[in-house]
Order: sequence, then C-alpha cells, then structure tokens
Amino acid sequence: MNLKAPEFMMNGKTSFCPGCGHGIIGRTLFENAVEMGYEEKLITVVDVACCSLFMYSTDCDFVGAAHGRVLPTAIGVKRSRKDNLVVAYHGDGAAYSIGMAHTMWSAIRNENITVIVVNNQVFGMTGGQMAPTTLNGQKTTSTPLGRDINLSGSPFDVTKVLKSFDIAYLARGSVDSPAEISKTKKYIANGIKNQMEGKGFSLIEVLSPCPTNWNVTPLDAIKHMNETVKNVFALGEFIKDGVVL
Ligand SMILES: Cc1ncc(C[n+]2csc(CCOP(=O)(O)OP(=O)(O)O)c2C)c(N)n1
Ligand code: SF4
Repeated sequence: MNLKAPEFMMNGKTSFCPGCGHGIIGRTLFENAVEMGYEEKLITVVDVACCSLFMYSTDCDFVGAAHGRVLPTAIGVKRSRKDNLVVAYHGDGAAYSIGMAHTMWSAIRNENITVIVVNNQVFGMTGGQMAPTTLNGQKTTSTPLGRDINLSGSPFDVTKVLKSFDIAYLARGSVDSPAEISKTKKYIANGIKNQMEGKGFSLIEVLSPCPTNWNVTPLDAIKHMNETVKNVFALGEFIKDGVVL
C-alpha cells in the first residue's frame, strides 16, 4: 500500500469497525484504479452488507445492489458500459450463500468482470451468523455450539470449485500482514487488467478479519487468521490467463 490513500478515500468518514479488513481491501482496489489510470472509469458495485459502507467514505462511482445480487447488477452495468472498469465487491455470505447461483453462472459464462469476495467467515452486517465459509467448530450467533459439519457441510472453498471452470483468473489473498496486502493488491491489479483486456471472469477472494463478530480484539483477529484461517483457505493464484496453476 502507498503511504497516502487516494484523495477520493479521504473525506474523513468511515463506519467500519476498528480492525475490519474491508477498508484495507477497498484501498488496494482504489489504489490500483488510480495507479492503472482507471480512476475515472471505475464503477464499484457493492452489496447491502458491510461493504456498502464504502459509499459513505469514498467519493467515486458506486452502484448499490440488493443482497446477493451484486454479480447480475455488475454484469448489467458492464454489458451496457463496456469501456468502464466494473468491479463487483461483496462478502462471502452474498457470494456463496444467497448469491451462489450468480457466482456459478457468471463464471460459467466467463463474464468480463472483476469480482472481489471478502471472506470473513461470517455474515458481518447482520450480527455474525454462520456463512458458507464458517470454520468447523466456529461459534457464531446462529451456531452457538460451533459449526457442526455433519449438519451443515464443510466450509465452502471457492478455489476447489472454480478451478474446473473456464475463467480468466482466480486467486486468494489475505490482509493479515503487509506482505499479504501487497500480494492481494497485485491479484486485484491482475483482475483489473484482465477485464480491460477483455479476457473474462476474474475472481479474487480475500481473507479478512471481522473482530466485532469474532468477539476478539483486532490483534487477536490477525493472530486467528495466521494460526487457523490460513490453514483452511490456501492463498495464492489458482488460475492465470485461463490456465490452472
Ligand atoms: C434478500 C435479503 N436477504 C437477507 C438480507 C439481510 N442481510 C444483509 S447483509 C447480509 C449478510 C452479510 O454478510 P456478507 O455478505 O458475508 O458480508 P459482510 O457483512 O460479512 O461483509 C444479510 C443476510 C437482505 N438485506 N436481503
Ligand atoms: S461487522 Fe465485521 S465486516 Fe462489518 S464492518 Fe464490522 S468488522 Fe467489518
């Protein structure tokens, strides 16, 4: 990340909780847009969940979508404004629960958009209920005794599924250290480049802390990511230029 955030992120308002990863992930996106010369072309489509808070703190073009409908909305925007950079930005609840069919069909059609999925293993905005990515045994407000994979299945790992699809790009980053933030920024830059070169569907999932709903301090949230979350969700690039790595 750069020392100074892009001007349009600096209006002084932010509603994210202390230690939330959304602000960092958004910043990597917005820095890329500026550095790659697409600041004026960027349209970010956000879900009604925690990512909607960007609309109050960042002075650039947004479209707000209904929960889980970020992808069809973004695809509509992209198909009608082909010269714009259209980024679909949503949480793991939106992308893999209510919006799972859209994630699958957008990938099957290799739609020419850049997709960011923030994987914080819970439904953040609505109070920390279980998401498809919730870890085995993880306590959430809807699984107070911990997720039981015999009842609700294993944590959903998008890389295992999309690796068999004909898409342009698939990567998973994290924001638990400066080194991982730099890699995440590069993955998002790759997704942007693919779209502007018309290569098709790029999905970048990013592991992100939600200290509020994990009921831990921001520092302990980072520790939990290092010690546990990264062992479940492997990081790196999985598909590049349409080739499985
Ligand atoms: C159709 C519909 N269903 C449910 C909701 C309630 N709702 C809003 S955000 C959300 C889940 C948020 O979790 P996620 O998508 O993972 O994003 P996060 O807030 O964790 O970043 C839910 C269930 C809604 N607004 N609309
Ligand atoms: S509830 Fe979680 S995801 Fe939402 S702003 Fe707070 S820390 Fe971030």
